[in-house]
Amino acid sequence: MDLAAVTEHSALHAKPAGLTLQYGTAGFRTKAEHLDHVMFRMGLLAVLRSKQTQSTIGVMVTASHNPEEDNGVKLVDPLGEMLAPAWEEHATCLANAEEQDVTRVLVDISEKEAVNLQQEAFVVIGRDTRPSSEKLSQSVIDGVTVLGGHFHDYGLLTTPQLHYMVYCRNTDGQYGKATIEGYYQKLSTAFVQLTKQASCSGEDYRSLKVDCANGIGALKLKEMQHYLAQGLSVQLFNDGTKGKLNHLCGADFVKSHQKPPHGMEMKPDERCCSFDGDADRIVYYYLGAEGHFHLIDGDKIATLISTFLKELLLEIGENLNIGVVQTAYANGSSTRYLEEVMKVPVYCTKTGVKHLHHKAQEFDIGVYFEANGHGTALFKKAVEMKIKQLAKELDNKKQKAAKMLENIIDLFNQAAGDAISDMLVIEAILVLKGLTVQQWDALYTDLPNRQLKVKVADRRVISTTDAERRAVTPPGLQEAIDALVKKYKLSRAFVRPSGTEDVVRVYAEADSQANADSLAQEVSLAVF
Ligand code: 16G
Ligand code: ZN
Repeated sequence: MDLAAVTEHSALHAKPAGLTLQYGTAGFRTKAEHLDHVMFRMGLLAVLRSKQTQSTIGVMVTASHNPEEDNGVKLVDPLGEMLAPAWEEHATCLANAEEQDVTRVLVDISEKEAVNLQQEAFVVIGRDTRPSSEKLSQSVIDGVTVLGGHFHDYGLLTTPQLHYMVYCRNTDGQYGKATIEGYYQKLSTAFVQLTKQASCSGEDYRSLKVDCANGIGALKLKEMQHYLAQGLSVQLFNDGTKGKLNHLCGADFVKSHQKPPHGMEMKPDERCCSFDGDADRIVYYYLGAEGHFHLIDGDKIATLISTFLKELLLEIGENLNIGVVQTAYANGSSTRYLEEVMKVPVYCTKTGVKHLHHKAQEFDIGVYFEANGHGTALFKKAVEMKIKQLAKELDNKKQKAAKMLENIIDLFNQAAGDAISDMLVIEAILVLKGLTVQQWDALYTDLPNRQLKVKVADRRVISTTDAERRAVTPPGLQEAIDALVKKYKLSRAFVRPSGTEDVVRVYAEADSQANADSLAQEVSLAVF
């Protein structure tokens, strides 16, 4: 390591005095103007991680659904996964080191992690459409090159596309080609193959309105459109040509306000969906004939997908284990439907994709979704091979199911939840099952629910257990919540400190909206 060069370049990306940041659930996130030093240092860290794993590492510059003025960065591990926890700590240490300590912290990390400094390093970089992202990604590159790392800058990409690139590069192209064309080709081929097998193909199945949150999803969907040819016609709204990123639109807005995004023309019964600012989350919705807004969130997406996969497995006659992974935010009705009607085992983990992803890897087929629309399905390598084999061998009806499964495996982005890929999976399943958006919505009825955020002096006084469903501290809080929950029917409530904002989040559900609202209100008073 040329430590003198690191010191010299680091001074060009000086840390604002007194600023401390933490590598949180989705990396670093804050106002863009405070991030230059973090970007440079994450470039350095990516080189060390690449040397240690002898693999390509990804760096994504984005702040997802946060306001346009914010930005953020996260590292992507070799199999397209989130950064390993020990390295999250190194990231926090390095980002917060004072100028004179940067090289010492770098050396410490290399020693602790037994990094072979002679090893080559390769880093791939992607960024979203924020005005600040281009310059910030240059600072990442500066960090990579000063440590002698090689890099490829993909420029504008959705977050899940960068995860895909990393995964492809570290599996010798077996997962797919590590180019943007490779991504479009893999997904569109699988989609076209899959939908070809549908018996009905009414016009209404094939058009979809997409709110792109004025973000990267719009650019990438436009690029992808001609690959999909006649397979699906998407009409883009909030495509970034007029509005501001994530402002009054996008998946996060729609999910948390439970209303349509601005800038979208909706007619009753039309199928619509929203991406978030970096296109790793998706929710669906429609207006009922009576003009009411109906939200179809990540829970209902997981239900559609796992039901379809289970039906295919039954048809093929393979006894593979399938599991669904949710978080405490999953609507109680979805959990009940999956367990009692579909007889699919459901597991709950802490909030944050890495927890769900990790759990889902335990199953032959693991489907995971957060209620907010972040999720995908994972297939064990051996299962993929077996299905490919069966698709060649089985006779007629079974073979058709095996082929469908083979195609749908290719359609999922198994590196990360992906709005584009999930959208194509959902569209394919709807057409194959001949379901309208209303029929899908009618699988079960969501329990009315309410989320609130509460500002407290120190959110760290709240700690939780049982996948964030129960509070351990402060003493007496859980007992108070239990007593409040007892007052309502079909009720449930929990509190948890946010991993991305300085607030405590409160979730409540009950038999009516008024009751869910008042339970949430009462629980937030108990938090003080
Ligand atoms: C991050 C997570 C998201 C989670 C959210 C919770 C990733 C890529 N993103 O955005 O999955 O739902 O944090 O935020 O893991 P909170 O802790 O503020 O409620
Ligand atoms: Zn996102």
